[in-house]
Amino acid sequence: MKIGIVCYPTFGGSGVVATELGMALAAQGHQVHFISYSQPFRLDFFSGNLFYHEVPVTNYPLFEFLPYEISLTSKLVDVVMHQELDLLHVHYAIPHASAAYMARQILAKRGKKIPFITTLHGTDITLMGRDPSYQPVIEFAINESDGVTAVSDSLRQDTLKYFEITRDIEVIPNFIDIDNYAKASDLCFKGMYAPNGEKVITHISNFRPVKRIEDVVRVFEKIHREMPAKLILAGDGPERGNVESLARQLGVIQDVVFLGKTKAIERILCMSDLFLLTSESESFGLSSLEAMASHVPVISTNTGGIPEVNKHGYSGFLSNVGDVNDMATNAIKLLNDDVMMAQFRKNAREQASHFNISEILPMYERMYSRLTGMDIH
Ligand code: GMT
Repeated sequence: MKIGIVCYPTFGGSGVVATELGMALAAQGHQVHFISYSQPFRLDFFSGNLFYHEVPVTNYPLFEFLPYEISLTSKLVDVVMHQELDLLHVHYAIPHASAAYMARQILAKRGKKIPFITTLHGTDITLMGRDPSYQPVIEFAINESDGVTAVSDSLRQDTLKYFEITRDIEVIPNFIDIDNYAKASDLCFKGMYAPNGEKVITHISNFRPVKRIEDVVRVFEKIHREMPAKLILAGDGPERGNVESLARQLGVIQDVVFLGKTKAIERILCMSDLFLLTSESESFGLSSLEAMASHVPVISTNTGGIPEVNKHGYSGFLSNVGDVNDMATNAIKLLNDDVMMAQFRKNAREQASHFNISEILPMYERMYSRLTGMDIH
């Protein structure tokens, strides 16, 4: 099958999921065409089945804002026609779903029928999609999609709550290739960051306010009072400055390592003892799944789709949003108990295995087959 995948190329879960999905589909023999404004950052796999089409946005002095959605739509029309695609799969509704809708209409006028699937990822519904400046268009584009998926049941419920949805939404959870997270142990350099055997606590995100990274620092400071520990922060974004000031104010800055944006996720996780995810809202929490695949238990909030991924008292612990005392108590309990920690590490990996790509990819393939009427194998 020839599949067009539209996604954000930047650091963020939706782009990661779209890229990993495309690479896995290509490995299965599908021809996959990525369409985005720059090359997706995780796209580092070369195969005769993978293609990348950049969306150019032409500027003009009259434009205060670049009309990206129009450029994307035109690119979709062009790629579908010339590459003879069978299906479009867009990740993150804004503005990809409405661009795909428009492309489908234009293509129909040219005699080419193509279905499109919209995968909802989280903030396209829970934060931005609900905003009145986007809501009517997003609602329309979701209802007009030929297939809609949500990455968790919680996100599906939120979509039904915030929009007038007139069609089915299928839950297809996010996934990882679990084998990638076992290999990394050869490349683990824990001693570089924790030379005196300190516990390594990790957080990875895009540093948006929704992640409440200041809570990560507050939890870490409580752990740090009880035992030698290092906090590794990977990623970057608008909260970076606040996080740094808080770490200074709480007197832990010397034990906080800011790695910035990095692709070396497996290498960071393989040296971690615990992963913190303190988000205000989270449709899934892909980074916590990556941690669990690396045998790292997760201390998280219990918001959104996180409880579908991290199991309380099994792969980690869950607390109410903002309850840094509870999160720190759970973290310290686990870090101080080697027997419990060994069990949780095993459990985390086992829980992650339910989200292995081998389980999830067939769900997308079945949907593709249903919508195109084509046989997958
Ligand atoms: O987190 C964001 O700001 C946007 C978005 C993204 O593109 O990374 O994240 C969402 O999609 C991820 C992949 O499906 C999910 O794992 C994240 O939980 C979700 N973020 C939120 O719901 C805040």
